[in-house]
Amino acid sequence: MIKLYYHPSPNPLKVALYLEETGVPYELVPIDTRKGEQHSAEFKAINPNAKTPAMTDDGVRIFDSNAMMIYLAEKTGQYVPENKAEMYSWLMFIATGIGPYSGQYVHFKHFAPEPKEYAVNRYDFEAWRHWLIIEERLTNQLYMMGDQYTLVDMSLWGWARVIPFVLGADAWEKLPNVKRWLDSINERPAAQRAEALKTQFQFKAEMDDDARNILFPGNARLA
Ligand SMILES: N[C@@H](CCC(=O)N[C@@H](CS)C(=O)NCC(=O)O)C(=O)O
Repeated sequence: MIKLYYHPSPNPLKVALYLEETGVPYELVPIDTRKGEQHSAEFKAINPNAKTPAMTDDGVRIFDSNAMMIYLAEKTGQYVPENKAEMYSWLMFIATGIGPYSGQYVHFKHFAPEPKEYAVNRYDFEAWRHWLIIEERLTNQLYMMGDQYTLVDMSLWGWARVIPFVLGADAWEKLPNVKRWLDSINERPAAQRAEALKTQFQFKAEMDDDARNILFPGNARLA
């Protein structure tokens, strides 16, 4: 039985969507990252990187969301496109570009202490550059791999859901095809189930000093 170590944030959500789409049975294990549960010895034995998501499958551990997507795709054979070369390329583009640049842009824009102009400028530029590549990709096709909805779309969905928070409330004006694509995924019952998973638990919502110290431990060196 698969156990998904989960927090309602972009990277866990992509894996939850895949599990919901495929109907693979799984158990959810909440990890409240604003309370520091990702740093417990028990969780780090599953993900030494101390971040969500992570997974065990009958005792085998898998961590890092796109590795988990590939593992599940090999296990189930579902939502796998024929063109593997394109699939791997876009999955890695999401893992190394969309995720990190979107995440760091959120960090510098919303959470970093001053001075931050240089960092905000760099991540604003790079986050937009990555999302505009997706916009171009989706201009003449329904999904990332063409006419077929695949695990690449599910992987991208995790971050696409929060584009207004990442890029700004008016982001959709420059990303109409990403919006059209996102709306079509949000209509899927599996996406709605994945979004609703958070209602099963009470995760800490406040970004108070304790949460900031846990999530940004490097800040202690500035004090
Ligand atoms: N490369 C990792 C990144 C995971 C990651 O950054 N997870 C965030 C949630 S989206 C997290 O757990 N943050 C808590 C922390 O940084 O302590 C993946 O794709 O799984």
